[in-house]
Amino acid sequence: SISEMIQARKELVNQVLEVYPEKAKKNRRQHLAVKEEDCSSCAVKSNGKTVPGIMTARGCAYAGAKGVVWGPVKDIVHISHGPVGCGFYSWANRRNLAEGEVGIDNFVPFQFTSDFQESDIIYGGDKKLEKIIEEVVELFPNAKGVSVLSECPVGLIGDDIESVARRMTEKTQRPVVPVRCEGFRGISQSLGHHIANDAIRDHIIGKGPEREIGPYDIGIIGDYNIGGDAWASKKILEEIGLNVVNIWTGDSTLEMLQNGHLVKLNLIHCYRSMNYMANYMEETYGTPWLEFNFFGPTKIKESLLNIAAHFDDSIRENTQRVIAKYEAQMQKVIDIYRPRLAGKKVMLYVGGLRPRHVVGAYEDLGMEIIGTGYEFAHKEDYERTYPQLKEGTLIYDDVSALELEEFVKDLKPDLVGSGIKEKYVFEKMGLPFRQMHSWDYSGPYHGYDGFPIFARDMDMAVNSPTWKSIKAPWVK
Ligand code: ICS
Repeated sequence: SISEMIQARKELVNQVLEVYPEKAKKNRRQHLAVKEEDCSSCAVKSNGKTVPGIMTARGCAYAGAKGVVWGPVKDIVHISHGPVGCGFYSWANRRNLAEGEVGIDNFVPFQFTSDFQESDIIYGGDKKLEKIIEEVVELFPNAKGVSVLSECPVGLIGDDIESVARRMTEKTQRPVVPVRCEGFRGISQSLGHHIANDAIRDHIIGKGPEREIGPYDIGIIGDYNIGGDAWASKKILEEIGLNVVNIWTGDSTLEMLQNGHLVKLNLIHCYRSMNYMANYMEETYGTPWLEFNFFGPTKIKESLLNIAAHFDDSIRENTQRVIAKYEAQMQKVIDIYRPRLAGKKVMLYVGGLRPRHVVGAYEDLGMEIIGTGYEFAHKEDYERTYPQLKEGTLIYDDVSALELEEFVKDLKPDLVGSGIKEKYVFEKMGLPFRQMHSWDYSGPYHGYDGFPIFARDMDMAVNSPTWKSIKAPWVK
């Protein structure tokens, strides 16, 4: 029965926690829960400091600011300011795709670093930064701006990148934006999102030449075009007659950031990373915003109807027509894959949005989420998550490598969806796995273009004959 299952899963949590010392046990217990009908008891603690010594999957503020929010702005040059490693190891692995001529109006494939040496740490790096910005605009005169993304040492040695940025904004006649995203700030990449949002607020939005707002102009907020996601989302919205004039930030331009408020409606996909600016645009410019979910046909349909309700009859009629058109196509996809995937159990562990946003897409395929959790979500994210989950679902916040491994061993899902750090652990156990950050080099997964790819990829993982022919070498 369900109550027995809930009990068993609660016991599993207790059992796994046994390895920790008392203090760590007490801390971690608050981050682990089992979904019950009335969720007053299943709320987990979130957005807290990771227990020292635990293997966490979290990233840092620099990751959230450079990798997530600023990196996909293609016509700005982003300088990873500090030692070479942060820039190098975050180079090109998030798969935020961008169109354009590389080196002319698209700098996304590049990696710019100030490559701090000992002398920069001792004497400060401001002069070097100034010289680099001069070099950047000389080499790439079309760059519309420059962002300076601080790595840890910049904050530690007390460099004044703000004054460099002010001087260089004047001198180069384009925005040079200081982003104080030293990795040590905060407890995860989540603060990096916030810092990056604040930099857009303070240095970019409302500061360019304004454009007219058309009656159907909208912006997409929090779609980073991973594997082409934003293009797939844009396509549907344009099919129902809306005009996507901004994407924040995937395949984005400086102009899109400057004029992000000049739309009829902002649609926000990743609430976690950009709720700050969505709120700011509403408070400051009166631009309304609406959350949506473009993973899987059920959620797409729900979202499209909500979006259309903000517009006139012509948009509403288009929406009905578009939904009907794609429903037939999506049904074909479901007819192929659902029989192969129905009843399969899935455990997820991703960043700040997908652990709830992809639930519907799995359910469209008849798959069941038995465990899910976030690396860095806040209370509001978990509150949006509980209603999506079935009773008995295990919920884990900032789950440690050990905890996740033990939960998977016990619950025996048919598929684990998480990141590169988890992938080989579970594949070596003989478990089907999909990377749910990078889409495992596939995608898009958003929109009607994405769902058939998502379905095929999950089938490929779960039903690969490989799993039957391998055995982990340590299993006798
Ligand atoms: Fe948002 Mo990886 Fe997004 Fe989310 Fe965010 Fe990150 Fe990625 Fe993951 C992200 S912005 S990089 S949807 S594109 S920081 S997959 S919260 S952890 S679930």
